[in-house]
Amino acid sequence: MREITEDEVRHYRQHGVVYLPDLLDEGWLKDMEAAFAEEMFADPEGLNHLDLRSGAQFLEQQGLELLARDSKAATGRFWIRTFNWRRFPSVVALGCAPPMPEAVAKFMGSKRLNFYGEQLFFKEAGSLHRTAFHQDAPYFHLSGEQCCTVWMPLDVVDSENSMMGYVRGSHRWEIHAANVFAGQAPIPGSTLAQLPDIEGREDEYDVVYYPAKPGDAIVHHVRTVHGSTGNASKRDRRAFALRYVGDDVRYLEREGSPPDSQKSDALENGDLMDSDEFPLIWTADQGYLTA
Ligand SMILES: O=C(O)CCC(=O)C(=O)O
Repeated sequence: MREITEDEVRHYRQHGVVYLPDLLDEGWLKDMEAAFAEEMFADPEGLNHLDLRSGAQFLEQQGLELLARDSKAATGRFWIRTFNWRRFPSVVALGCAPPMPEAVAKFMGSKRLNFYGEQLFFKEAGSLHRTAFHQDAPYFHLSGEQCCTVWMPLDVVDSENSMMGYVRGSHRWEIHAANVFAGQAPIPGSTLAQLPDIEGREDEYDVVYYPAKPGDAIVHHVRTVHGSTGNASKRDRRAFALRYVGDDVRYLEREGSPPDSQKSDALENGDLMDSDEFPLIWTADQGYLTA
């Protein structure tokens, strides 16, 4: 992994997102390919596996408006796997061992870092669904500023196969309601305000899309509004996301948010995140704490 530059750190802090071309080396890519294949296809019926193509069809039957107008036309799957890392040493190695945590601490200006888990996105060729613009904050049961995601593609990604877009500066916005991902509708029970119709009025927002290739990474802040286009191409689009929290983050059970699939019984509101579920993996004083 190459060094992170001061300019890149400044960019992240100013815009709430930074694109890092050619960050990762061949070794990392090989390990990430293996980890992706191992976790994504381990047990498709299992826990923490969301099939958004079927989910979208269900939502459409309930009368919900989706961003892809005809859900049945989707020929590809859109699978999302979340928080299985403890079962997969290959994922632990990517997320918790050097070099990623220290690089992330640099962006957040943090002296300690907990791992907040992984998420894998598999938008197969012909999976037409957009990932609706959203902030991560309302899905996460925590408070604080020092929380970010490192999003890494495993395929070349462009405007045809689900390129990621970000609203620059939106890390300074209030937290809005979590949505259903395939559409803008807030999840049932949400008490927060719905995000504006960004997909419909993109020119009114400072939206930046990043074409990307394997080896690149994009880091975004927990409140930065982001989403991706559908994949109408003949090329699959796979991506691996790692999430981290730093010094100022505390556990906060967020009412009206999706239930916390990784809820830690060890944590009360206001606690540091340190727990089996969200382990402290690095500090500036002690270095790496994982084996
Ligand atoms: O890959 C995608 O389409 C969505 C990614 C995302 O929302 C995230 O990593 O937080």
